[in-house]
Amino acid sequence: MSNVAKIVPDGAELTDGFHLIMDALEMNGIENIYGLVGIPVTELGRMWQARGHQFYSFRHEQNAGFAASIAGYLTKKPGICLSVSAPGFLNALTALANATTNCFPMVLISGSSEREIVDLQQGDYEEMDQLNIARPHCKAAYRINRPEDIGVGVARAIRAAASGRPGGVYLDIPARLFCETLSAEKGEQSLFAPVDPSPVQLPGPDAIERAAKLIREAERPLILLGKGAAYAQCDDEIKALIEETGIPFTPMSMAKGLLPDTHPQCASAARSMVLKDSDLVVLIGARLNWLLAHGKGKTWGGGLKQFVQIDIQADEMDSNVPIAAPLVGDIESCVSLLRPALRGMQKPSEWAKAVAEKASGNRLKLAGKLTKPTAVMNYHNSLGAIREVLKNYPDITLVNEGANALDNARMIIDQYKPRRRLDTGTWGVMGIGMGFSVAAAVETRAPVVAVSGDSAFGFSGMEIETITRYKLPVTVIVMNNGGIYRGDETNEASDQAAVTVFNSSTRYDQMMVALGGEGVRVTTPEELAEALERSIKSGRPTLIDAIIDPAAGVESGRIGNLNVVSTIGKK
Ligand code: OXT
Ligand code: ADP
Ligand code: MG
Repeated sequence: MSNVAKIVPDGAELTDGFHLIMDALEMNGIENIYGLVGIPVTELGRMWQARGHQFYSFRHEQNAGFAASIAGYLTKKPGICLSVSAPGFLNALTALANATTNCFPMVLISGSSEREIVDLQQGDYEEMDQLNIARPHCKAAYRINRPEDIGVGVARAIRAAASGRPGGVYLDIPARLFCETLSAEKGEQSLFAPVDPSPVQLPGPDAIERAAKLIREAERPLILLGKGAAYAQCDDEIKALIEETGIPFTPMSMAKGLLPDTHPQCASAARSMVLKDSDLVVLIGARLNWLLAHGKGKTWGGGLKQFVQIDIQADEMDSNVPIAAPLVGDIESCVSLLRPALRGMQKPSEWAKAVAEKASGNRLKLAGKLTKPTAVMNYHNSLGAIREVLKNYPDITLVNEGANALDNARMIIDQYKPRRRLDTGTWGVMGIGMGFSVAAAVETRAPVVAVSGDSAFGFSGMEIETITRYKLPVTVIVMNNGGIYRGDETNEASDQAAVTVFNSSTRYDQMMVALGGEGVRVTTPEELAEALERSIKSGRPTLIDAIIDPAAGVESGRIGNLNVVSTIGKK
C-alpha cells in the first residue's frame, strides 16, 4: 500500500481518484505521460512527478497526443496523453483519431465536467459530452464514474489499445472523481494489470499451407513490409524469412530500416517495377489503402494480382481486392510458421537479379543528382548532404513531414535500423513533427533529427520550447522554401499573397534562439552538413533553417494526382 494516500480521518486509511489512477497506471508499467495541464488535471501531473515519474508538459494538446501515440508505436505499450476538458480534449482528439487510423496504441485521458450539468446542458465550465464525441474517432471509449472502477477502467483502456489491431482509446474522468475517496484497502483490491494484454494469435495450419503453396509457385514474388511489421518487433524473424526465400522486398515509409535500405534484396529503388511486374505479393502489416493504389489499376500492372496478406485484423482481408491467401494472426506467429513451410523453396533468382539491377541503376541515377551544385539549394542536394551525415548515425530517429520535404527525404535518406523513421503516416497529416520528436527522444534515449517542410513545421513549431525545456537532443531542419509546396506562386487576381506562399524572410533559426536553443541558417549543402554534424555531436536542441529554392518543389509532392482542379477554369 506504499502508494496509497494516507488520509486518516477517524483512523481509517483512505485513498482517492488521483491516487488510484496513478496506482493503476504504475501497475501497467507506465512511466511517461505526455500532456497539458489545467482544470481539473493539474494536480495529477504534479503528483505523477512527485512519484518520480516523467510528465512532459506541452504547449498544445495535439502535439502531446501525437507524442503519446508514437511512444505507443515505438514501445508496443499504449502511450498516455492527459488533457483538460472540452477544448483541450478536442485539441487532442485529432491525435487520437490519427493514432486509430495508423494503428498506434494510445490512451487519451481527459478530465470532464460534471455529468448532471452537462447532460441537462446547463452551461458548466467547459461543458461537452466528450465520451460521445470521442467514440467514432477511436477503438474504444470509456467513462469511469466510481473510484472503485478505476482499476477496471484503466485495465480495459490498456487492453483495448494494445490488443489485436492497436489503436486509440478514450478514457473520460469527470472532475469530481479525482477527489472521491474510498477505503485504501478496497482501493488496492480493485486494482489490477491485465494479463497478456496483446495475446498472440495463430493462423490455422491450412492457412499457412495455402500461403506457402502460392509463394512456392510464384515466379516473381515480392514481400511488401508495412509499419505493422515494424510495430510487431519481430525483426529477426522477418529478416530470416526474406533472406531464406531470396524474395525482393519493398518497405512502406515507416517500415524503412526494418532491413537496411542498402540490403541487396531491397527493391525500394525499383518500386514501380516490382509493384507492376510481380506475380504474387506478400503483404506483411500493410493495408491496400490509397498509399498502395488500393491494390489495383495501373500501379499494379492492370490485371488482378495474387496477394498473401498477413494481418491481425480479419476484416482487413478483401478490403479492396480479393486476397488469395489470408493469414490472420500476429505477424511474429505467422512469419515463424511460414518459414518452416517454405524451407527448401527455390529462390526466385532470375527475378531477384532483374530487380536488383533496376534498383542499382536507379540508385546510381539518383546519386548523381544528390551532389550536383545549384545556385540555391534544392531538395536533392540538401537532402543528399543530410543523408551523408546520417549514414554515420544509424541509431538516430528521423522524423519527417511536409510534401516535397517528405517525399524526397523518404526517397533519399537511407534507414538502417527498424522503427527509426517516423512520418505523416496513413493520413499524410502535417503537425506530427515536434510531438513525434519529443517522444522519440524520450523513448529511444537517442538523438532525433526532424526534417520538416516550413509549412509542416508551423503546425507544431511552438513545441521547440518544449524541446529546449527538457533539453532533448533534437535537431530540427526546416526546409524553408517559403511556402506550401513552393514559395514562388503569384496571385494573378489581386495583391493579396498567393494561398501557398509565406513570408520569404521568416527566420526559423531565430525563433529557436528566442526559445532557448541553438539556431543556424544555412544556404549550401556544405553548411547544412556541417551544422547537422555539429548539432548531433553537441546534443543541444538546434534548429537549422535551410534555405531551399522556392521554385524547387512540385504541387503536393508525389501525390499531385490527388489534387482536384476545376475543369471550367477560374472566375
Ligand atoms: O520506381 P519509380 O521510378 O516510380 O521511382 C520511385 C522509386 O523507385 C524511387 N526510389 C529511389 N530511387 C533511387 N534510390 C533510392 N534509394 C530510391 N528509393 C525510392 O523513387 C520513386 C519514388 O519512390 P516512392 O516515394 O517510394 O514511391 P511513390 O510512387 O511516391 O509512392 C507512392 C506513395 C503514395 C506510397 C508515396 O508517394 C507516399 O508515401 N506518399 C505520402 C504522401 C503524403 O502523405 N504527403 C503528405 C500530404 S500532402 C498535403 O496533404 C499537404 N498539406 C495539406 C494538409 C495536411 N496534409 N495536413 C493537415 C493537418 N493540413 C493540411 C500541407 C499543408 S502537404 C502540406 C505542407 C507542404 O508544405 P511544406 O512546406 O511542409 O513542404 P514542402 O512541399 O517541402 O514545401
Ligand atoms: P503502412 O502504412 O506502412 O502500409 P498500415 O498502417 O496500412 O501500414 O498497416 C498496418 C497493418 O498492420 C494494420 O492493418 C494492422 O492491423 C497490422 N498490424 C499491426 N500490428 C500487427 C501485428 N502485431 N500483427 C499483425 N498485424 C499487425
Ligand atoms: Mg515548404
